[in-house]
Amino acid sequence: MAAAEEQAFLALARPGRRFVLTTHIQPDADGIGSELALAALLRARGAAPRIVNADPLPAALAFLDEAGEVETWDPAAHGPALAAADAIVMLDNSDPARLGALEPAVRASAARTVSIDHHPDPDPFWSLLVLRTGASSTAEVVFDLARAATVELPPAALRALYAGLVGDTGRFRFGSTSAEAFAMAAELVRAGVSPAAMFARMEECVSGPYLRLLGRTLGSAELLEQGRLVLLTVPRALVVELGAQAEDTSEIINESLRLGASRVAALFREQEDGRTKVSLRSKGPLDVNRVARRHGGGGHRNASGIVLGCPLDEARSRLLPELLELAAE
Ligand SMILES: [Mn+2]
Repeated sequence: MAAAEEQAFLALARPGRRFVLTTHIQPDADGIGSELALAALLRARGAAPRIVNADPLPAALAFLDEAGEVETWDPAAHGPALAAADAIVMLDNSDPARLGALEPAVRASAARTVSIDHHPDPDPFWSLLVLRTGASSTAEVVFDLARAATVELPPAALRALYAGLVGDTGRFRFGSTSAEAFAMAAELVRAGVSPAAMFARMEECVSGPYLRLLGRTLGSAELLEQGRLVLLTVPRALVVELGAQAEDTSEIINESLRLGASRVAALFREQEDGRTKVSLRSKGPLDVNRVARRHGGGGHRNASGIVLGCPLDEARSRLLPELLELAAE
């Protein structure tokens, strides 16, 4: 990161300054963890931060918000706060469209707009961009800001940073897992964060219905092309039977990729409205996003999604030829 942007941000963080921090829609551990840690940094400098997100805090991440400071956007309650803010900071993204319901209020505000991020191709909207595309996570960027400011963060903020780092590196397995990421983890552990306790909070937290849904879904997996293509289906009737309506199925498909032979995986989940949500995953150079885009979806090369306006069986037969072709590449 250019030190100039880092210093420009810290120059804004003065006593009494009102900050609104936010992250992208469907917030993850990196977005939430970075917000909580940055709020602690700002408070340590005497500024007045507030965290307002378009989407509610996911239940699995609620333990990070010990003080209950993450708020969900309510125009009546937060409209005036955004209008009166000295600075609005988007963490872990720079795409204004991903501000969700906050976007109009952010655009209308006279506040200084800042994005603190690690994704490539930043949006030009922000008046200050603290961007480090080489960073494993936004948490790493915020961690470095705290160091530059020589601010000692409280234990809850250190745990929040650790959660962001672990989340975005896929528990230290993705290509983004750099020496700097491990150095940051080491420093957090030295400062008192317990990896075992964090693992228990972040991973050993699924419900009975989720565990049974995982088993039943993997148990009925179709392995095609000698396992190169894995098809998973989650019919509505199964979800209802197990009482698993609110369960997030995104990790079930990742689990299926542990099959050594697998190259492509697809999970078809029948929604309450009769449409079918399709999650796609691939390994290496195989590009599932190409398939997703052709059907009105999107995402990344190795992880994409689509919502198809047809029943599960029809969705499966509609995508099957393209998935077989991709898996055979
Ligand atoms: Mn991130």
